[in-house]
Amino acid sequence: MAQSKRYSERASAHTNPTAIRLFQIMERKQTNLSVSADVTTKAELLRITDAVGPYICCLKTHIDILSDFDHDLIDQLTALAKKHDFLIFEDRKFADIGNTVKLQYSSGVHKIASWSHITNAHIVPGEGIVKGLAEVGIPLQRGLLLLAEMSSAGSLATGEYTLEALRIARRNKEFCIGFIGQRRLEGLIPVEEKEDFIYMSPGVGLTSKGDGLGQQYRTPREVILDSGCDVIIVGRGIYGSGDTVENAKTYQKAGWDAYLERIEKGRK
Ligand code: 5BU
Repeated sequence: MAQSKRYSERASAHTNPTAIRLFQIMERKQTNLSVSADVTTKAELLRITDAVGPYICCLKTHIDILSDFDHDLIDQLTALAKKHDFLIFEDRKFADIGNTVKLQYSSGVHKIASWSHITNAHIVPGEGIVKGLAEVGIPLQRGLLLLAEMSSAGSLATGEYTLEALRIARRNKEFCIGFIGQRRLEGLIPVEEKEDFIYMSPGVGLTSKGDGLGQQYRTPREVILDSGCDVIIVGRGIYGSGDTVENAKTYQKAGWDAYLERIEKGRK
């Protein structure tokens, strides 16, 4: 099972270039932390990104919440990704038919496919959404995560819906590198030993349990060790209060310790 393997081992066995890069960065920097910098100005996003850059494997963005978006921001984020060695994941949550998402991914104001190594999609429309995004993403060597589950209270992504995400990903492995979810799904449907999906999990906090708007938090240990996910996504737990850099270091350590414990457990 992928869960008991080291990220480096998984990098060597993978075929998607983005998945390989992500695993290599994780091992090189000893981090499974992705920071979600949900701020609305370019200056703030760049400040947080430069501060947390050394401690993350991936920066998660919501590019459409920026009031002063421009392509210079993309140039600067790309430069920071090079400087600090991390990937960029635009949390776009595509949700339309294949032909429309293809245009939303490649064109418009943000031109997401041109700079974002990873993006994600709901499976509500059915498999066509993956086919549409893949037409744009595969030639650029991008990776897609499917939303198998959500962290928010009352989420409808459960049961058969969640399993269908796994089935769709298995049929589109060249582009689907994994899931946004709350736990590993491979135990629920038999998959081949060589299949390896990355699980990124939002709703992570060490002190808070929720935000009053439906968000629900679990600790890095619960996410990585108990639920078998690979990457913790942390937003307000890092930039919301206190010292951003110290918070990032704390989450990096908590996530990495849980991963080492998981590998150790897998050996026994
Ligand atoms: P927070 O500040 O750590 O609560 O931010 C969580 C981020 O993850 C935020 O950008 C959400 O849009 C994102 N998210 C989530 O919280 N839960 C989900 O199930 C998915 C995304 Br999918």
